[in-house]
Parts: sequence; C-alpha cells; structure tokens
Amino acid sequence: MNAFLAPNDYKSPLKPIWCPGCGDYGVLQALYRALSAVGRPPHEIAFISGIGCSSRIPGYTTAYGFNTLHGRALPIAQGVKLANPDLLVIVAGGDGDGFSIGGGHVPHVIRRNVDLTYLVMDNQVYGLTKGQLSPTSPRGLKTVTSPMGSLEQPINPLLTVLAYGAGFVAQATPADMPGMTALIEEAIRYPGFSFVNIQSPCITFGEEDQQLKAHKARMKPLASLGHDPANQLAALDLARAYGTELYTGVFYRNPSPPPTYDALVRQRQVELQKGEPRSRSRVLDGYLKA
Ligand SMILES: Cc1ncc(C[n+]2csc(CCOP(=O)(O)OP(=O)(O)O)c2C)c(N)n1
Ligand code: SF4
Ligand SMILES: [Mg+2]
Repeated sequence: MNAFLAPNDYKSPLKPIWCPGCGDYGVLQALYRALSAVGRPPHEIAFISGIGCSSRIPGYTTAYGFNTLHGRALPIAQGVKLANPDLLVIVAGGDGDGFSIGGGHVPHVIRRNVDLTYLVMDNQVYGLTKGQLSPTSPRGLKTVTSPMGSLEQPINPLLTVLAYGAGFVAQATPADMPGMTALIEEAIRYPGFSFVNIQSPCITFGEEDQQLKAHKARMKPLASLGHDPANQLAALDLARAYGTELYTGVFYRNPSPPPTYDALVRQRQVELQKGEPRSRSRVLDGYLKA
C-alpha cells in the first residue's frame, strides 16, 4: 500500500513556459489531481510525448518522461509498455502530433489494445510553430498558412478512434476542471487503450469560440443527455457532432475489455520459456524450408 501522494508530489520544479491563459495549464493541474487519486508513485509512471506545446508535459511531472520526436509518441510508448508492463504509461500531445504526422500509428495502437492512456490536447492549431493549420482546424479557419481560410475538412478524432475500436473514449475541457480530472482518472484506470480528447484552448492562435469562456457556455455533459457509455453505436452517433457540439464525458467504455497486447505478450513469453529453447538457426531453417 502506497503512502498518500498529493497532487504536488507529481509536480516537477520546472515551471511551464506556456502562454499565460493556455488551456494546457488546466490539463496539467487535472493530471496531477488524477494521478494523486490513482495513487501510483511517480517512479511507477512514464510520460511519453512527441513535439508541441502540449508535448512539454513530461518535463512538468516527477514521473519518468520522454519528450520524443514529432508524431512518434505512440510507437515509443508501446515499446516502453512492452519492455516494462508494470509501468503506468501515459501519452500526452497535440492534435497535430497525434492526427497528422503521427496519425498512422493510431489504428495500430488501438487494434493491439496496448494498455496506454492517450491524452490529446486538441487546440485545432499547431501552437508551438505559431498557429498553422492542424488536422482538426475547422474549415474556413484563417491562419498564417491559410490567410483566406482553410479549404479542408477537419479530422474527427472521436469518430476516428471509435471507428478503429478504442475501448475507452472521452472528451473533456479545462472549463470543467472536476469533470476533466474525473475523466483522466477513469481513463488511467481503464484496463486497455484509453483516449481522452481534451479541448484545450490555445489563447494565442485559437479562435474566439474555442476559448474557456465559450467552452463554459457550449459544453454539454453526455451524462445529462442520458447517454449510456456502454452503447457503442450511440457513441458513434454522438461523436459525429465533433466541431458542432461540445459534448463532455465518456462516449464509450467497453463493458467487457478484451485482453491487452502487453498482457498477451507477457503470456507468450511465459509459454516460450516453458517450451523447448528456440535457437536462431531453427527460425532461419523455417525460412529455408518454405
Ligand atoms: C519531423 C518534424 N516535423 C515538423 C516539426 C515542427 N513541429 C513541431 S511541433 C509541430 C506541431 C505542433 O502542433 P500540435 O501537435 O497540435 O501541438 P500544440 O503545439 O498545438 O500543442 C510541428 C509541425 C518537427 N518538430 N518535427
Ligand atoms: S501557443 Fe497556444 S498552445 Fe502554445 S503555449 Fe501558447 S496558448 Fe498554449
Ligand atoms: Mg495543437
């Protein structure tokens, strides 16, 4: 049994350098609180991120952290989890990191069901590189790279991960700190791949209706609509409103979570250790016979 760990026990001495008012401050606070509620000590946790404003998160915690390459957080996190399945592995990053350059990794981490928690700070722009279009930017958004307005349809992250079969899918906003904290905690506790799309406002490059005040007015908790999170079809239907409605809460939680990839790999290792030792030449022989 671990001694009680307060939110501040997860806070590193490094001071965040985000713009004053950035939504990522709220996400970080909620994360400290959620980790305290889960109670795993910092040395049992690893934060993996790519590159972006939001991807700075690992440096602001006392857990292990790896600020990797743009778009490569998910494959590295899978490696970390497989090498040490006892670690609690949390992936944090932006909409650009996760759904443009890193988008090709999303289906595979989901179909494998690696036990990771993926927190995407979806601010609909590339914040770090000064506000270019991101894959979730709404059509018509004017940015430095689209001065006359974006011509592209945005990706819908909720629908994307649900369609690939993610077992836990939720959406949060820093406009509701207790709600966001509870969702992050629930995602961490879910036994399998979990995804939280956090509408985290970019105060410097984001649109007016994407700021905290607007979120407060727009957000609609799914629980108040009577949504049953075990109903995958209803979740898919509600997720279609991404970009129009700001639903918060759990869209989908698989009531019968399948085995995780990390657990299956561990099981396979045990089976192999029990059997006849396999030499490299035996594996090569298999190719020669084919
Ligand atoms: C391979 C590679 N391509 C491009 C970049 C430049 N780059 C750094 S962060 C970033 C986008 C960040 O946007 P997002 O992931 O949404 O994070 P945010 O800053 O908005 O939190 C880009 C294009 C890079 N670092 N590496
Ligand atoms: S540029 Fe936007 S996302 Fe980056 S720190 Fe500033 S407000 Fe936050
Ligand atoms: Mg972004």
